[in-house]
Amino acid sequence: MEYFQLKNIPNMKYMRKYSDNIQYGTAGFRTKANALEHVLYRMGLLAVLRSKVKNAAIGLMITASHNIESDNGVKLIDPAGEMLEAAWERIATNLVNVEDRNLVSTIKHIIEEENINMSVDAIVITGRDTRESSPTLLNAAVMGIKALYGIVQDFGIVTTPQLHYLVVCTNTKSNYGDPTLHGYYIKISEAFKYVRQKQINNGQYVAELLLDAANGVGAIAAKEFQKYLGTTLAINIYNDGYGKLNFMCGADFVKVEQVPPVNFHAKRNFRSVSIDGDADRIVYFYVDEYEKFHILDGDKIATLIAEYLKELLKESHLSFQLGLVQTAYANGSSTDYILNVLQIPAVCVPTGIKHLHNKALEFDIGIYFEANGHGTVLFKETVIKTIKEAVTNPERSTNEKEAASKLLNIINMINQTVGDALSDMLLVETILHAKGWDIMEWEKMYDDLPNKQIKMKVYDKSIITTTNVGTQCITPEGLQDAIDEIVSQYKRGRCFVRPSGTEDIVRIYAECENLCDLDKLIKDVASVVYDCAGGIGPKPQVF
Ligand code: 16G
Ligand code: MG
Repeated sequence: MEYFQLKNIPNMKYMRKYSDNIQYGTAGFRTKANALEHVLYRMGLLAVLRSKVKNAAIGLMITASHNIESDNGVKLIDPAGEMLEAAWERIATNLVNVEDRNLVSTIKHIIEEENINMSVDAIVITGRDTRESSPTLLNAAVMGIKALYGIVQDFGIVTTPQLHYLVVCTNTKSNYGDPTLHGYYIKISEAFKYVRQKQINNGQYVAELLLDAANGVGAIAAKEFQKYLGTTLAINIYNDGYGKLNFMCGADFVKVEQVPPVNFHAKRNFRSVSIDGDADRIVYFYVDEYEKFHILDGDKIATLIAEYLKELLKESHLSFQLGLVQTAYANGSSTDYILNVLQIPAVCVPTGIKHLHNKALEFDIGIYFEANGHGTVLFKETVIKTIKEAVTNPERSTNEKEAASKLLNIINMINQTVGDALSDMLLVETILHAKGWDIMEWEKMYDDLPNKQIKMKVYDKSIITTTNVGTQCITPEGLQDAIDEIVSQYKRGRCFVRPSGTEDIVRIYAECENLCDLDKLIKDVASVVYDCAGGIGPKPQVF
């Protein structure tokens, strides 16, 4: 192995400034933006190595999603649009934390261990969100990529799901779609318009919605979509970039706080949508005539999609194995509905998209959604092929062919590469339109159990370790028994505690049958967590 290619790696500008270690977590590296320059430089280096190993284009996205503006982050996207392979998460963590003097030797070590052929060309597809810190971080990544002679294809400001789409299209040589932003918009919007046809409104469904874009990149993409959609759907955009990113707005805020975003003129009983800072999460909501707030989260979206797909499969007389993947944050009522009413298998996996995505791949048609609004649907290639054949099969009835053709367009409308807030929104709109439903009608599918989520600061979140898809604490000793004891006193009670993978906090989730019990349940659990796990600040009293 000749190492002349490594001579440009040492770079004074991107020396490691902080001694704290940082970890490649569920969402890549994410922390204060000013601590990230050397991380981006090294991730640029790593992206090149990854591209060479896979002999395919790799994505590098700069975003901290729903975090505050002063944070930022980076994640690598593998060739088929999936999250970086777990073994490479460990390589990434190690590479980012080594001393500067060991950087070149660590790169050499990776090359040897992974048997990387350095003569293979590397392509890294880059994108960033709207944060002020993102251009500087992009420069750092580009310097890293170039230091190892990688080719950079930069798409500028894009949503995270757009970057996933671009990576997949580049690697599949247009089989999935055109590897351009125009290709992305046209593929999704044409499918939407095809299914909607001329009748824009239907029954209770009105083709207009209010969108809270979290002051992020989703506002740009939504405006672009509006141009492609023309009059088929009116998207009234709020928090479109003039306010502070994710500040009291966006899908995460709306879901966790269960209130409408700021700077938002909620019309009574009107379909409203909130997406997050990088547009890969979506929740629906509305405020009723009594000023009561109603949320329709990832669970409600998943069940709506599952029911509709089941109907279309029935109409087209096609039979595939459908499955729905959730995490422990899914409302208990949604799981009951999926299992008992829809009679579709529901599987629970640990938090983090890679777990959901991988599980969903096991089904012919795998729907996955986190309650927080991140999700999509995956169709096996063989399924798509069968549906395509059904559309043109002369032996099939007109009804069957129409249903199959709708299915095919639904597939094109869905960004299968990752959860995509805007593509999901158009899918939900399509289903509500088909059913002639307003948002209240949709909400009636099932009643959510009252639920609440809180965050707690502790001295060291790593003292909480969990098992059973993050729902049972192994340590600290005694904590789980204490939680079980409290939860057993509540009808349909469920509560779990886990350390966040994206923030320096622990999360506590609770649900139970009666709303009036909920605060006491979560407060009592929070109190034992505080005592057992070393809570910081005043003990939680009321919420
Ligand atoms: C990241 C994950 C999301 C998960 C969330 C949990 C991806 C792309 N995103 O946003 O799936 O729900 O982290 O955050 O994997 P937490 O560990 O702080 O609860
Ligand atoms: Mg996000």
